[in-house]
Amino acid sequence: MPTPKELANAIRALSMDAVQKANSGHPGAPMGMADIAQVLWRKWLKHNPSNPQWIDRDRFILSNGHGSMLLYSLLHLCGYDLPLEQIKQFRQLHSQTPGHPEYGYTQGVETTTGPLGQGLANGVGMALAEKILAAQFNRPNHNIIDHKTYIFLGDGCLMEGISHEVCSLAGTQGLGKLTAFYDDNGISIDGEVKGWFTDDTAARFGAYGWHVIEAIDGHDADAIDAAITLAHQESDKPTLIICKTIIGFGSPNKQGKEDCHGAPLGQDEIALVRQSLGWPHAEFDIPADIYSAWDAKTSGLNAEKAWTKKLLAYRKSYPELAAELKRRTQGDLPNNFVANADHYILEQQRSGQNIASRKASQNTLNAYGPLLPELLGGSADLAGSNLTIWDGCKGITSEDASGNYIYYGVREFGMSAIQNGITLHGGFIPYAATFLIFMEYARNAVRLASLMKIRSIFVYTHDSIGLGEDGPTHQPVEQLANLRLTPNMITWRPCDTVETAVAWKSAITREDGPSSLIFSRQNLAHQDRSEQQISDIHKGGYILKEPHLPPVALIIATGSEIELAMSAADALGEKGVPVRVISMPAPQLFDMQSTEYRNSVIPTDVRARVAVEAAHKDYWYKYVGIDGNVVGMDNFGDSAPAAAIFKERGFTVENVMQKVECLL
Ligand SMILES: Cc1ncc(C[n+]2csc(CCOP(=O)(O)OP(=O)(O)O)c2C)c(N)n1
Ligand SMILES: [Mg+2]
Repeated sequence: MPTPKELANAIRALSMDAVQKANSGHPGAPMGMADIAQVLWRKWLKHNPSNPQWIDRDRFILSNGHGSMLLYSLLHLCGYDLPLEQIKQFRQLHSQTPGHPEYGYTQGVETTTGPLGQGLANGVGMALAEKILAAQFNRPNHNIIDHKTYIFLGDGCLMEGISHEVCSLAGTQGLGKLTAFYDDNGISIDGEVKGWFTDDTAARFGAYGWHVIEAIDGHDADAIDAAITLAHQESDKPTLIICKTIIGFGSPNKQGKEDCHGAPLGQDEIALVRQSLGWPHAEFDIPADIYSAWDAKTSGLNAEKAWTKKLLAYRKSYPELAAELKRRTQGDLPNNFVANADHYILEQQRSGQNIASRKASQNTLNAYGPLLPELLGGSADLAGSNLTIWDGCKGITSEDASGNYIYYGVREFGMSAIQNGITLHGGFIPYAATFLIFMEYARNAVRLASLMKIRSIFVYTHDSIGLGEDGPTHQPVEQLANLRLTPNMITWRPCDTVETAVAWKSAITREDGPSSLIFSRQNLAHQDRSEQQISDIHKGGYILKEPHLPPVALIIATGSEIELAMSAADALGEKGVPVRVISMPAPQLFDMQSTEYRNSVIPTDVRARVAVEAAHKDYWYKYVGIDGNVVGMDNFGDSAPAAAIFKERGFTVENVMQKVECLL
């Protein structure tokens, strides 16, 4: 039987060889954390390499994602579908071993990491999801959801502000099944961290309410094992195991130095590593006895089998719950959801309320929420403004996690990345809210949701200068364009209760990416529609008002500016100028429609086109053309009542009319 050191050295060898072959990558972290990984993955991690989707597997997140070769080595050695050929293709085009771990590319990679700190946040989300799902589904003697979450992280993750946000919340929520391993190697890219990172990390995490295990020798398998045992004994608090490690362990000239963080060691040094570790095997050559000691396929199958037995017993005692658990973890919607949503949408058309879209959003949640126990809401301390709490909401607390609403506190970035972790965990459709302007605090998590193509729903209220007196610090201008330029994101800015209900339906039914729902603070006028028009809302853009004569001009608008567009079109109609109004609540969705449909809405030969939106102008030129006009924003807003700012910035019927007329 190979020794623990030899088993860890297999990770070191694969990592340094793959980085060398790619002539790019990060050998230091994998070589430094190999011993910790060896103990965790071979002894403790509950997983089945033949079924990476098993819902009750432990989750493992490499938050220091630059150490991707550590994860790829582990997956390969344990018997996941990641052949040596792929390890040799590290960082090459279309390989299963991208530079940083990417969700959806490699079996067993639970989330995309690389942007430091966010993996940690995703892990907190996964641990929270596990706790909530367990509270909702477990019954006495039936712990059908019962798994742990393990996170590897480095100095970088702890320096990032998001680590404060999410570890603080993890402490408050008492996530006792979360264990994080800190790769305390004293090195980051610029050198020894003592020049820029001198926190007392143990005290910091103690203050968060974590269980902290300090000064573990990260190269001593027994010490690591004992620390994990201790971590598991604490069930009310998350555990941080601070592991003293040497970056690039085994490299005689580079270990302990920043040189090995992010560059190949070089052939000469690699030869020396082989000598110093006593690893005589050739490049990419792993001896059979090492492979067999790592192989987790049989133990994995057995672990899942044992769970399946538990599931059968659970199903026998609680058939309905078992079916519901299956539905939810597969991400399927209840059969009646779409029909009910469509019914609600028609009802909204009939009832014709003039209310703020944030209020319409809350009404929609009250309609859809009872149908969707998987909805898991939250807001960054703005529930009363975002209107994210509906009648069936129950807060999640450390003591009782059976609810469906998370009070995230003022932590926009943490909230958004936690939400991504919840989505990735499965069993939930989460939504998380803040003011649109503070999307920027969360920006990279929004981007990662898009990159991962996952169903995270971001709710953003107070969508423009229309929020009024809070002024330019709170008035979004460029944020809408930012969201719309994000690949895979669908951004909705509905103009009334009907479009709001469609937006929610679309976000909930969408399976291949996130949605942003943008709502107003102020009241919005209800619009008349035919059934065909209601159905066309789902296409992201449609003709809301058609003049009696063929249109000579088009006005394209969204959200709160629809009312203005309609009034301007009416007034122009009275002057004998037939104008079509196009409502474009979700331009990205509109862009996905057939050319035929798009041309039917925006005919190529009607060149007099004006877009109206209280957001950055530039986005709209792709629809109105360089010869078109945009009534929009090209500067920050002002602190004043909404009506006064709208008027001053040209959001008036007269100005829109004039912008149309000057094109005719
Ligand atoms: C948000 C973010 N900022 C910067 C980087 C670039 N970066 C990658 S690794 C790293 C240093 C990380 O130091 P540490 O976590 O200690 O890793 P180690 O060198 O110990 O492997 C930096 C700055 C990044 N990946 N993400
Ligand atoms: Mg470090």
